[in-house]
Amino acid sequence: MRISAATLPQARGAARFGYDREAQKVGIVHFGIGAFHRAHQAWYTDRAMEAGDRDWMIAGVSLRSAAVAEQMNPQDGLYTVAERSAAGTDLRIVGAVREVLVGTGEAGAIVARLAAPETRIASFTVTEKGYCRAADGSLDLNLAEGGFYPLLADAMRQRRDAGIAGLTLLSCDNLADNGKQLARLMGEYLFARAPDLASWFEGECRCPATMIDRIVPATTGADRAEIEAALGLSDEAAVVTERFSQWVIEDRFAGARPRWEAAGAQLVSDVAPYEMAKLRMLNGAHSLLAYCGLAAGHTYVHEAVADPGLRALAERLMREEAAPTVQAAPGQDLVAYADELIARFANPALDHRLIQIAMDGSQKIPQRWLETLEANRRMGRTCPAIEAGLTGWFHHLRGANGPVDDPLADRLGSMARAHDDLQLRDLLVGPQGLRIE
Ligand code: CS2
Repeated sequence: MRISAATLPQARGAARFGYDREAQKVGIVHFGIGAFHRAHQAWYTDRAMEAGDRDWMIAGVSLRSAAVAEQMNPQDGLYTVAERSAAGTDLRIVGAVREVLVGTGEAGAIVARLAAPETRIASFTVTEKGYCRAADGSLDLNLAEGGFYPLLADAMRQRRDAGIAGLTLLSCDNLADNGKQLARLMGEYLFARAPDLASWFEGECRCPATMIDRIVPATTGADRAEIEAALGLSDEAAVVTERFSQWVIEDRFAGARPRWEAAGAQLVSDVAPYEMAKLRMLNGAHSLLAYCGLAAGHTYVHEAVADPGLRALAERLMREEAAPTVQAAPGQDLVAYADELIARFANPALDHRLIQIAMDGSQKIPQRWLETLEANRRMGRTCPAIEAGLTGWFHHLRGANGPVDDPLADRLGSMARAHDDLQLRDLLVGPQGLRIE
């Protein structure tokens, strides 16, 4: 039997919400309702409602694939979060998702949700490439037409014309200064396609920055079987994650927001030091372990970080290359942070595939490695660990680990095959990011 509102009372061995989900209105439309969102923002929202907050149900949007809708809608949006550590697994059933809409056939329903007065927040985990940026960082208008931009523009027009308040656009992706980037890209879209909305957007909407952190490997069939055995119900939308979770949010919303702090989120005035430390240290070390770990024959992060040579490289990247480029906030301890990251990477209960992290390198490497590299260059310092990572990436681009999953795979692959590592390093890595022909 499968989890749903009707079968929920039969679920065993899992913590769960106590609020009346049917009585709650949708307050958030979320683009990219994959495993990460389900283990992170939806989990915080569920616990904020558990703590007494109301009307923050989430309408999830999957822009292209109907797969998540097929996982979640037959379950009335219910799913399980399994938190795993060496000490064991804890399950929680999350009630915060109302429905999943699919962009390809349900654009009208998505715009209606976004335009509804009770919707206050549109949030995003669409991955780095979902923002449709060209190589120079500006908006690629052709790509943007297939993304979330036109849906938001339609909804903004309806809100403005009906005199409804503006939305908060909350980027929860691993981009540097994600709030500002989203504001700029949305502005570029409106300027080109709906210039009459540009000043309404600027005046009425807000795009706070966020730092989001939780390691969420892709769920496997074995994970689903284990969760079914514990729960007594099958769950096609279950997600597996670590116990650790962090969410730092710039407290600058257009209107109301959930009391996510009741679930442990930090609302601050400046996210930059947290975001920079996370991107450059955690994600930077992750990408290093991915490319160098795959080259050394490893499959999972915990295997790569148990390899003494790779661990030393990851330590070096975090402590000697990345940390010195981050201006820490008061109370932010980057030495302790690096210790904690190594321990999280070593979590033996989490099979986090290196190949999953190796995906979309062209979208990730600028904010993970190149900003660090440039900051060190300005201090007259070299970055041997990042250089080793770049060499690992070049091998990856030449197909060393199988077909390359990256929106720029073709262009990068032919560049990588036409040049040796040194030439490629000079050609590709510029002070402003990657230089892609
Ligand atoms: C990872 C991230 O896949 C990747 O590129 O580095 O998804 C990482 O697990 C998360 O950012 C952790 O918060």
